[in-house]
Amino acid sequence: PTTIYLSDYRPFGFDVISVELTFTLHPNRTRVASRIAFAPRPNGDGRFFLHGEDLKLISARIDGAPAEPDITDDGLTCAVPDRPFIWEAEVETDPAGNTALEGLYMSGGMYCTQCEAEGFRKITYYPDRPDVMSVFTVHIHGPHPVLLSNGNPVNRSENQASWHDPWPKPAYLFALVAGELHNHPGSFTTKSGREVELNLWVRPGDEGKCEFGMQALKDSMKWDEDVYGREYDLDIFNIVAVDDFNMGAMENKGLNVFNSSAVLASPDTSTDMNFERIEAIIAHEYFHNWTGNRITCRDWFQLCLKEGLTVYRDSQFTSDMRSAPVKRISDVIDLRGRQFAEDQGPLAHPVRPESFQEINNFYTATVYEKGAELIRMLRCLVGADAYSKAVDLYFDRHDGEACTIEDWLRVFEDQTGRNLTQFMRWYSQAGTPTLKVEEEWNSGVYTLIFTQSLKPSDATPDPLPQVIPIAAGLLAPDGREAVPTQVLEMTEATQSFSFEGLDARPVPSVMRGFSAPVVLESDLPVAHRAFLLAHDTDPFNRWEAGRSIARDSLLNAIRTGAAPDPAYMDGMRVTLQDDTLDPAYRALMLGLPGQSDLATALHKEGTTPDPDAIYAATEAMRDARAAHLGDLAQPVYAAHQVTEPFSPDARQAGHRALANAMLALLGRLDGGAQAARQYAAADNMTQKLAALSVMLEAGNGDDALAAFEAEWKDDRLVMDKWFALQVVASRPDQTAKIAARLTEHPDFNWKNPNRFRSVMGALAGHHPGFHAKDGAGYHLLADWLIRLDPVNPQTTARMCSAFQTWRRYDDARQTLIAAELDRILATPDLSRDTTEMLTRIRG
Ligand code: HT7
Ligand code: ZN
Repeated sequence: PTTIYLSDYRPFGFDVISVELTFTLHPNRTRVASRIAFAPRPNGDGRFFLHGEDLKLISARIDGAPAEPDITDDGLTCAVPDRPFIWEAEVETDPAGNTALEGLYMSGGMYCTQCEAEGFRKITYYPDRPDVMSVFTVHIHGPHPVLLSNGNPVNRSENQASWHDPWPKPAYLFALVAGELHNHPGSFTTKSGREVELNLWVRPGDEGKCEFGMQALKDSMKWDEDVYGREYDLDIFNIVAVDDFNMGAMENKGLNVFNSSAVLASPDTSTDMNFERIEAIIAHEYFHNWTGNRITCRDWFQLCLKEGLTVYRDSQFTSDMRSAPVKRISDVIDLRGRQFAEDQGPLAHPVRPESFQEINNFYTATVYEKGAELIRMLRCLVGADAYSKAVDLYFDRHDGEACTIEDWLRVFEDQTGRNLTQFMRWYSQAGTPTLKVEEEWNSGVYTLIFTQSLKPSDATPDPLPQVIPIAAGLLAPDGREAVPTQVLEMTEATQSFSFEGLDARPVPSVMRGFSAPVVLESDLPVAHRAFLLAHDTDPFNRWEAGRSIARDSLLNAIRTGAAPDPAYMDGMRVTLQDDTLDPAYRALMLGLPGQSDLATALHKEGTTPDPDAIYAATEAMRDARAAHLGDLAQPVYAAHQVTEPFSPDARQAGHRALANAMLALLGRLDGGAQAARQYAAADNMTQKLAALSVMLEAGNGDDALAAFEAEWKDDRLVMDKWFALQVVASRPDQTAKIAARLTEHPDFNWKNPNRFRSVMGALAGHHPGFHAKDGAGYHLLADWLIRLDPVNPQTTARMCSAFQTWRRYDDARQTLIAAELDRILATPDLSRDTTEMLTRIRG
């Protein structure tokens, strides 16, 4: 496979003045006629190369005369005139045979497209690169009641529709949808008075699951106007729900396509977490209209330009719509679980990578989530006001352009006068920096001494110090805030910050709000953390204090078999009873570090993690906690029952989260009896699923599981939960067996990515089950990756990351995993996607 390098970037030699596409739909023989106006660029090299894959070329003409292109595996070249000309081609594609779900494909009888990153080349011959932007007109012929494309509708008659998108866009934002769909309509008036028609298109039967998504869209449109001053720019905005989709959703201009799991919701079928995720994804895709579509990426190395910024924007939106501390804590849990693990292993790469073989493999936690952290740090460094002005400048300066990270940072430099050369290292260096903190107290002067380090890696062999914004405050011994939060700007490898005029030695609270994506190492006394758990005014650090006490207690138990730390138990008791704290926040406080995160921590300190020992310690901690807090569980459970009609808002969701945390405690004491009562009485999926999960773990869930299946067998999204839950709630010695049994279920439609992930993703995420000593988990996943690869390389390759941490385990497990990796790699005709992932992982 060819490796593509950022340093090889060259602009395309032609401007694309306009694009006209005519689709004549047919399941196996769709015809696509293109009429494209090209003009040579003044300094272009004259080489006319159009991408194209899996296409049958029917005809090609230049200015009406037959052309004779040279066809290759990945496109065509052709001799063209040295002046503006019209390229016309007709190709044939096979949407029904397209199981990879990239390009034009079929899902449940409807036609749809997925073009990011490089899917448009499977639709027609075209310069399929994000820096080629043009205006598209699309005509669709087909006997379908709904025929959609980007932009505004210009013409509709029986079996035909035409669309015109006035905004120049790269081909990856092209979309087409056709089929028999039901509409859930809405409308929005923009701040300048434009009336926008909103439509949410769904498969017949899903009409009752649209209202929440429609409201989320309106909230997003309003928020982007209020907070970023960004207004919608077409007369219509369409969203379509599709069952077969490789990722969450896609921001095609004016025609967003969503995985149905990321848009359809109703109280009886969706959990509170589903609602929150759906709201965030709808916002994310909508926000791309400005950060991604109006201003796009010059090349795919700049992916974080649109994704990091848009993830950051959607996190701001969720913070405003719900609870800011809860959102921040959830994001950090996610970042540590996914991105830190990526950074620690063979898939580590900079937020802006410098090479790739298959771009689809770089839609990663590093590009998205760490990319968002960089924007957050930038805002922290320059301040909210300067951030706002710099972003306005970005929109003014670059609207309609395809940009780079350098362009993005330049607007901040121009706006603030800062030099961001050192900040750029966050984009170019791979890995998570470690930040060590020490303290000194000397005659009334308190000093914090920080040391940063970044482990050299293949991706970054000679790391240099980065700029780290350290939000820090100091607490007086009585718990008052002695020094309020200030941002210490660290630029050196080691740097000290002193505070004078203090009456007594303070307790430091550093990295408030998790102000930088680093691993904080602290030699500060353990008593500090209990103090912060009780007193910190920063909600993130208060949670962090509890979390780190829990983590250290678990790590001690794993290393030495020590009993759970009483300081943790006491802290949780106080937290649980503190009614001044948001219930959602208290529920988060009760969460324990994930078992995979514990393995990461052990590995970092040089210990080989034993998944069985980690599991045993976690279970012991849960039992001890249930025993210690058992007397509070029933009253707190009762106090947080919601009596008013169901609403998915943050307030009600918080009460349910805390009550369900209590239900889990009770499940360890009463064998799942309370959970059975909740299951029988619940009128919403959040309570049903939580109850079922507790019952399965307690061993009294079999009947409920069967009843659940009987009730929901026709609902695809609910059945995904049914499949996943059985794996998630399994005992480690049963996990692979249960997953294997589920793959034999008649509804295990493995070609559907959601269903595949519901079983295989759950298996890979079950730390002790996946890493069971006998290797059954590894073997089962490998079998299914081999089977899925020829059908859907993208989803296969993404799931390979389950193996990314393999080198941290013991020799026996490594031998088992290596054998599975080699077995997959030896599969004939393995896709480029999977080959790249496994080659990097295998090392
Ligand atoms: N920008 C979208 C990414 C995406 C995607 C990428 C590769 C293959 C399939 C895909 N589907 C969607 C989604 C987003 O980040 O908003
Ligand atoms: Zn995105």
